[in-house]
Amino acid sequence: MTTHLSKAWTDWVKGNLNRGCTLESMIEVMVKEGFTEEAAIEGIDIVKGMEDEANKDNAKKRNDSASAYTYEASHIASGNRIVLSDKTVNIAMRIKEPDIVLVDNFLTIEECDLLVEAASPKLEPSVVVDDATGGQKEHAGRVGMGMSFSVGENELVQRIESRIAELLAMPIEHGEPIQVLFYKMTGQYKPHYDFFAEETVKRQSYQDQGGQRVLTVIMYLNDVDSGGETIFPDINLSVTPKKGSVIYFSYLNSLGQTDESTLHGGAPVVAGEKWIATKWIRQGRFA
Ligand code: PD2
Ligand code: ZN
Repeated sequence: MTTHLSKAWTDWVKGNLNRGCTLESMIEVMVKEGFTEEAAIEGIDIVKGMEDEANKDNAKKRNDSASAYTYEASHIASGNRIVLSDKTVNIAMRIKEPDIVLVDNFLTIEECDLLVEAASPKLEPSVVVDDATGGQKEHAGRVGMGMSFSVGENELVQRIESRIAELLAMPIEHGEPIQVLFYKMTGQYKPHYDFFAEETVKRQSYQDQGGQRVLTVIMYLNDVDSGGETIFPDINLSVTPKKGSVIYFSYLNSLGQTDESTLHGGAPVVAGEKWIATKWIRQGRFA
């Protein structure tokens, strides 16, 4: 026969378990109060099972809430059109969670062409940040050619950096240098996060360079004949490159949490070529 303890006895067993009392001491008391030894053991076992499940559930909830990302306001103002000092840009799409905004007409056709022209002679095999050293390294997942302008390198770069800072209402100084990336057919960038691993970002070299990345701005410098979409596999989003448009996404909130749903990549270019310029914004001044 299964022993179901009354509420009072269930609470009593729970209390004793939580205080760390031994099973023997509980059985002794229960037997004195009229339970058979067998019934006492069975009753305690059932309550213990319930407590174990509840503890597991609580641990899972704690875990989930530790990893849950708290969404805050986007760095891009609301509205369908944003009037900046030197240009009016159009919002083509917004996602709230994760925070992703597609902005049309961010660069003029001429600005795109000038960036490609200036970057072309300086292209080298692409590199990514080396977590171990904070320096740069080649990476099998990023198959393309790239180059970096220095911050404020020329009037064109200054103009684009000011426009980005105004769009985001963030200081220009928090921006890493603009990088231009060129992919030939089959070129791609495998899915990754743009933020750094928590352990990595604690290193002095990262702290000296503004700490964690907050957001990414990818500027499309040409139309791609086929493929080359920026993909967000966890939310099944695919953004087709369009000359002059920008895809923005943010992944660091004021609590220091990073949003893992911003996993993203550059799909293989199927036909034609792909040119983009990327700006990553840090928490603080970048060097
Ligand atoms: O080329 C892209 O679409 C792409 C995809 C993912 C670029 C980046 N990441 C990046 O520059 O971080
Ligand atoms: Zn990226």
